[in-house]
Amino acid sequence: MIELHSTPTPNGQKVMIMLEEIGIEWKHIDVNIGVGEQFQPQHLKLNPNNKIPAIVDTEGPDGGLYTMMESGAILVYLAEKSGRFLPMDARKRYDSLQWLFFQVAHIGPMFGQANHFNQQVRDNQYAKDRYNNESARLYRVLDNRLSECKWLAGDEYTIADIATYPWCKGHADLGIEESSFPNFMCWFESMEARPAVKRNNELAAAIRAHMEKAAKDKPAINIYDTKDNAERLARAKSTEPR
Ligand SMILES: N[C@@H](CCC(=O)N[C@@H](CS)C(=O)NCC(=O)O)C(=O)O
Repeated sequence: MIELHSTPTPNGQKVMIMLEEIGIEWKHIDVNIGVGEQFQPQHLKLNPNNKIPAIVDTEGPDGGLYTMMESGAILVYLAEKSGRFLPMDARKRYDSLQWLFFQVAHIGPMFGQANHFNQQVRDNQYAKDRYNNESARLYRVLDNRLSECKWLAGDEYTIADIATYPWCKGHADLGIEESSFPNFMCWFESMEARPAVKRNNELAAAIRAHMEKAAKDKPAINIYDTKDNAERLARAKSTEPR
């Protein structure tokens, strides 16, 4: 059984889609990053970087409990555990890993910064231009790649597609015109047609609603205040029982 300690953000949803795809028994443990639950000592034991997602596998590689952070690594782990969505053929496997790393290294950080500056910091035009332009360039890379093959790694659906899709749900917010990215759109529609992706999207909305309700009386934190976050982390570490 897999426990997913998370919030249904794009990085959280990558793991949810994979769990739904492989059909393993799993449960969502809510970690509300909007109210600072990522700094709780029990969560820091799973993810010392105070982020979601993290997993606990009650039957890890040696049969015992195994915990993991970093959504890309978690996808590789679940692919190897289930024998699905990471081809065994060497070329196809490395193609999958290239596009998985492309998501983790470029799509996630750049789209994340674009969203941040578009939504939170209205007066920084330089940062907005930088991250919006870079995001549009990355959508062009995706569209070019998907003009050559149905899925990101080639002819097979893999963890590279699973990792990339949740980040692309907001393409309209980043000004991506559907008619200018036809290959990307065709892939996006193929993703949305998958039953596991549909289940994820419904589940993500339900979990979000229930987490908002549970946090109604808790003070929100500003997760973008990096100085406050450094202090929260230091405080959590110093009050942890030895
Ligand atoms: N590289 C990490 C990124 C994780 C990440 O940035 N998680 C965000 C939500 S999507 C988070 O937990 N933010 C809370 C915080 O910064 O305190 C991964 O892929 O797992």
